[in-house]
Amino acid sequence: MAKIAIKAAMGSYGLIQTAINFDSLGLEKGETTSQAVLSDAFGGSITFKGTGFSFNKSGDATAGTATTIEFRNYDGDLVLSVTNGSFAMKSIFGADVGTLLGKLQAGKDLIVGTDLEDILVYGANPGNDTIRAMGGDDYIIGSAGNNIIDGGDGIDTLKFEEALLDGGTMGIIVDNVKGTVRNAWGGTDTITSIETFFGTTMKDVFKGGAGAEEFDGSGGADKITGGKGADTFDFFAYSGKDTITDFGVGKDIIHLVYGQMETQIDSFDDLSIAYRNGNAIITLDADTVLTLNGVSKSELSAADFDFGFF
Ligand SMILES: [Ca+2]
Ligand SMILES: [Ca+2]
Repeated sequence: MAKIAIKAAMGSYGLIQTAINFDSLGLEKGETTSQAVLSDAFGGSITFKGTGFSFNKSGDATAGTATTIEFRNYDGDLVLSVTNGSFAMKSIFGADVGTLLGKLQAGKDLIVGTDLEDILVYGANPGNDTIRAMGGDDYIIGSAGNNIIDGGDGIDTLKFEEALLDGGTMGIIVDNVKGTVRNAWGGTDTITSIETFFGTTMKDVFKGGAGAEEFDGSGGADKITGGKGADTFDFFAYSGKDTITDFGVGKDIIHLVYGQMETQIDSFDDLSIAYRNGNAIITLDADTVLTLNGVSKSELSAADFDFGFF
């Protein structure tokens, strides 16, 4: 199990491709059979440690296994470390950032954030991982496998909006009472301390727990149950036809994002609300409809909405 640890020098919401210029990486002189360094034109570097390293005249790895990989930024500060791994040098040394991160995360890994705001896990990332985001308001990108995910302190977000681009095939089913997510690849994640959920572009089902949570179904006909606590439901131009089963008038909030709407709807008076069969139906356009089950006429007011460009 490789341990992949983000370091504080990565900074708030930092990305490895910002810390290191991958386009200018080249093999530094002085490589040995157990250590080699790729350095960029701005002082950033990646150090590979392991066994059996060899290189050709072009500076490409021809043999060896890396067990430790250290990423340093232009100040020489460690921003990401990978330890306890076993990676063929031929497949990772000099690879582009997407390929490298994919290979490093492909197994069963322990992925640890900092007490700053982190972005954890990139791309499909298969393997049954353990992810600990620690403090800060973190973004944890959903991934394949049966993962154990702990958001830690702060308001943490588990995101699946891009899952279908990374090989996911289905909407997610969140049960924050049980602490489980059937993820977009069919795996089951066990979750702790996640406060915000972003779904896929397909139909997702959300069941909130005791706390105050935020739900963004993204596209698809999503079904959202906030549960206890004062919850926030995001709705925007590409949300599709969603249903909130238990909207609590005067307790929960609908965050209506008008940034991408063709017709700007930025106040309660702009809303088209119909009432049918005991439900309130808010129509933004023919494809974008939010149904609030069990909410009857004249219950809703401006206080139940929060309008924002984002
Ligand atoms: Ca963190
Ligand atoms: Ca969805």
